[in-house]
Amino acid sequence: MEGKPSGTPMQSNKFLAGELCEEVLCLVEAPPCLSGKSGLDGKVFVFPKPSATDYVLLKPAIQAPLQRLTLCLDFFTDLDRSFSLFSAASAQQDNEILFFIIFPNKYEVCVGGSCITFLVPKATDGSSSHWETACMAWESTTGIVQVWANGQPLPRKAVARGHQIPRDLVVMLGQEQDSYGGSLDTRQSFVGEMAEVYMWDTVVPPDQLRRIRRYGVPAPLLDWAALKYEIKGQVSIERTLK
Ligand SMILES: [Ca+2]
Repeated sequence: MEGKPSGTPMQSNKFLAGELCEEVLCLVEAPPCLSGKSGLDGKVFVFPKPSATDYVLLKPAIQAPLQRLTLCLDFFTDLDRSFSLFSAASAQQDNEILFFIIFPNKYEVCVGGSCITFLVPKATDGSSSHWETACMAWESTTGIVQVWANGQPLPRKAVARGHQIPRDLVVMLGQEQDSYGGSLDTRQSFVGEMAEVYMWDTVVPPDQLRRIRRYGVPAPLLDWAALKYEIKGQVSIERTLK
């Protein structure tokens, strides 16, 4: 994730204005597939294969530099290697926000380029792959990071105290950026299904975190029920089998 040679940074204006228009599935300005609040209800993104080209771009509506955030998503995979869930790069820092799984049972959270890991107790039932719900929250004043694995909080740690996350984020599901919008690595790609992606510009209280999703409480930055996204490469939208 870190330390890899960076590729040529993508020109931000070209990236936002030009290149996106070539493979547009859903854009803010062209909403027929995004109308209403039910766009992705009951559906999932399927990332069908390892690649350095398949991902979903997200467009969080960030109004000001972030000093706190909460991010939640569900995923379903049988990968037996490490992989990225959520990668947000800024022009200054490729690991501006990173939510990453270190095989077999650690979460890694990066903010502003600083990273910490959280050990997840292994499931005791030995069951096969199942959907997992992952949440992380960060607050700048203390740097405190929360990670929630399937609704259970892990011991809190701190990172990037005093940092502000800039607005100019390139946000990807399913890949790990090592430059601004690029330098993706097949070996860190996500393969499987992902859904219920939400992001708030606050630290969501625990009681709300457990029940806020799927009950229509708006998530101002990313809201699965009204997600602004763009598919790059081979990612499918399918009905959930959950
Ligand atoms: Ca990176």
